[in-house]
Amino acid sequence: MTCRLTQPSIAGPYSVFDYMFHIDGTMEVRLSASGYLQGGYWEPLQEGYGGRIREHSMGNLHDHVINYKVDLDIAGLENSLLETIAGQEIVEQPWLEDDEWGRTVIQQKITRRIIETEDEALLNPRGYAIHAGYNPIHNTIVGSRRLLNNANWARYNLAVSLRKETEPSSSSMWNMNLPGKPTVDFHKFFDGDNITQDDLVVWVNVGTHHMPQAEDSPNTKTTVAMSSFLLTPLNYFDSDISLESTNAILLSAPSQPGEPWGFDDYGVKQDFTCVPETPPPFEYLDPKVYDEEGRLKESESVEDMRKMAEMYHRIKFELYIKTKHNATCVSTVSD
Ligand SMILES: [Cu+2]
Repeated sequence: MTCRLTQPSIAGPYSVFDYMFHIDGTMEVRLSASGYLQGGYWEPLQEGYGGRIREHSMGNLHDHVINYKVDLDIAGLENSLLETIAGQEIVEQPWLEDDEWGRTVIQQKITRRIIETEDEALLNPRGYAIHAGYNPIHNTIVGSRRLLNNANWARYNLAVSLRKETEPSSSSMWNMNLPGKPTVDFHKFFDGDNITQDDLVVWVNVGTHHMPQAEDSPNTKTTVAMSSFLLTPLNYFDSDISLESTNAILLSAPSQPGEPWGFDDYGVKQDFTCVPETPPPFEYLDPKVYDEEGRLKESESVEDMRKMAEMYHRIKFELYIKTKHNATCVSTVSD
């Protein structure tokens, strides 16, 4: 049983955001890219830069990288980062007496390390673990002039910094205009602060290395263009917390084989179904659009909204053709 919140984005870059709250205390964040594929013209020189999806059309190779700021406070503000690596070691077992295989074996070993400083008092801390889910991602391209410092946050799967009021987000809407000296330079967050037993922030990237295929047309498939991470309790509870849910049922084995099992349902009635009432039919209302100040904007045509959403990667070219009746014809061409 899981509580799942799904938030689709309806304008601009296309994505579905899922937040799942599992009954064991795990929180799962999942991103699924979707939406109308912005295609290009295929010819043989394009081989290696995308996927051919029709005779004359292709989808360009690109990355989606979306950065989450995870401001977790685990049992208080004083948190540390524990690196946990599963590796292997070679050991000699003196009791092994096998002429062919010898006495050495290779076995698994876990290495744990508090990042920055050692702290003996934290050998078995209560915490939350960050798990990679589907398709952990970071940006493929490093060194592009358009991405000098304005998308530094996209270079990593995960980063951890000291929480500061002056560092509310890893980027800003103005970052794309100043690649070399952006409004928010993510690398400046990392200036040597100690991150043991303090208020920490985790920056996690999800996204997709998107090599479009025929089935991405007309809409990118959310099933595979998907990425996620999980925040899950690590010795935070004394046992699986889901056992404490009020609808748990404790069964006891019958004294005679074949007899019914005894049960304790803690007084929670079982003679009902959770199937909800039939919801009303879908309505397709005008999307609400807000400006930079959070004010509701007046309704715009779909073409105007699309122009705004795609403006930053279009070469804007508008033709104004005066006709006999002085009407105006407008067309826009993307790059
Ligand atoms: Cu894509």
